[in-house]
Amino acid sequence: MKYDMKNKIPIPVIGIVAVLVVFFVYKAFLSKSKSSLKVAPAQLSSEGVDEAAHAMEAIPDINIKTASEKKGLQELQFKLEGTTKIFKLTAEPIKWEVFKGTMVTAWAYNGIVPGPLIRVTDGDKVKIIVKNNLPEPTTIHWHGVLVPNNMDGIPDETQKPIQPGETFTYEFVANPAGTFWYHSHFNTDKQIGIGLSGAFVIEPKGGLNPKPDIDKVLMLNEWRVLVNKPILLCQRLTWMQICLRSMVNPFLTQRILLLK
Ligand SMILES: [Cu+2]
Repeated sequence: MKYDMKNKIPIPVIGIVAVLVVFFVYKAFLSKSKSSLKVAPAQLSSEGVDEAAHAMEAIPDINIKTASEKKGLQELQFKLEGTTKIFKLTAEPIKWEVFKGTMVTAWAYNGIVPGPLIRVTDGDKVKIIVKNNLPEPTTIHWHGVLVPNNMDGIPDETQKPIQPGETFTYEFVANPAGTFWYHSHFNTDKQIGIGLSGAFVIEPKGGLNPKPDIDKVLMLNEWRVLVNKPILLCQRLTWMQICLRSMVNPFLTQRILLLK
């Protein structure tokens, strides 16, 4: 068949037009996603931080001491007051080594990330004294534990937020038995993302049967570390983004019991 160049558009021209269309559609998409990032709550950009990191504000990192501990989820000791187990948690900023050689600014319970592992037995009377040494208010929610409404940690709903410098005492009977977690319930996207969570294990009365040989609690979180700042900042993707990426709930407390 004769190919008539006069009536047809040359293939290279179609190719260039196609590339340009793809380019402009992509640019339009990019500017749309940038503007939607700017209007989302708690998404303050800090100057010099790359575009992809706009999901969270920069965490203030001046005058923050380096953590003396290296391991998160250490079991929290308690004092007995009558039959009540008294635990103490202090929320404060620290510099934390997320992995070897990489420091981030974290907000932590008792200076470790994840926070301490609280282990009690079903039916224990528990008091947890929470001191807020953060630069903003906080509360704690005992996720999965059946606590009275006023101990549930929902700011301005079940309690007043714990202001910087203030202390609040949570008091409840630990139940049901199971592996749970506790976490900040104030400005959660930020506060949980940069370290404010820990594990809460309620052992069944009489202990686990059969007894595990190894009992390990794992908590998963994702950190975004920006290397273009003098002191590294930590940020995380939103919960939804993590879920879309990993297809699992990243904050599920996983307890691994190995039996013979
Ligand atoms: Cu929760």
